[in-house]
Amino acid sequence: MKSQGKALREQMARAGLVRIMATHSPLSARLAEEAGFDGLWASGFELSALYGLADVSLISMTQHLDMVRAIAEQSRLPLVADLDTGFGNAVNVIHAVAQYERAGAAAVVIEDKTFPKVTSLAADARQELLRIAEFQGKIEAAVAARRDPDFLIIARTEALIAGLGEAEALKRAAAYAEAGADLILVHSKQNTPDEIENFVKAWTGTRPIAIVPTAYPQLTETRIRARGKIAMVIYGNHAIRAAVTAMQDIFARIIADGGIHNVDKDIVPVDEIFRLQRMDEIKTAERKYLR
Ligand code: SPV
Ligand code: MG
Repeated sequence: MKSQGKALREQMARAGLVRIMATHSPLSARLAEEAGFDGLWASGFELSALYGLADVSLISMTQHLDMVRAIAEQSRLPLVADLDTGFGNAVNVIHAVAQYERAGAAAVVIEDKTFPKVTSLAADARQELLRIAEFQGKIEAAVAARRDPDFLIIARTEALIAGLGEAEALKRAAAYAEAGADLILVHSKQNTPDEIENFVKAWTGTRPIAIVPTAYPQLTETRIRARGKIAMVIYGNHAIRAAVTAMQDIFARIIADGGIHNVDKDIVPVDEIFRLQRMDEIKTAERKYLR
């Protein structure tokens, strides 16, 4: 059977740009698959938020890995796992890559921040980066640790997030490509696409770029395609934000209305949840095997 890494590589080659949706659960993964996304982002931010925690390395590798495994069991889409800093040094990365590959991921993203990291989009947050050589060691270790040569190692630079500027981001991206990264993820928290578009224009490397346009949503897929060089767009936190939007709205209305009588028509019926749970398969199995 074709590996998930190969499927993702083929999709990138075919489509030019793959659209990866954030997930924090097997259910959200299934919804992303039904909506038509090309792949899933096992977001550290989303899983942290699901636990009511800040995205500052509080979630353990085991918690994240368990979720990745559960998602991979429920969706056929290639999964890009957010490994944050790789849970330690290059030795920890070797262990993590083996575990995530075995869990069914297609790719891992490792970022060049120090552990414990601080979430990227928070204003005035501490953002410390590793030395370039040290992070190159982590990428080389990740590349050496994969079993499937199609499993993707994505190096993420936080140079722009840390305010170090385009030249530093380009230098780091080139160094990580030299270390064997398959893609370079470059992140920005500016509220316009300028910083990212300038980086992309200046990038002369052969490795394609991945972006997470949360802070600059004006950058549509049409515009990304026109720019070229970007092979992956990750919608980083739109599953958890959509869930929060819906729950805040419905919960407030139930309190205000004094009951569930008004909201009932505005939420999916229980039958829709049965469908997502594949209750029909359970019924079929019961009819066939319970004697
Ligand atoms: C995540 O979704 O966990 C990410 C993207 O790493 S961001 O939160 O924007 O850093
Ligand atoms: Mg993350």
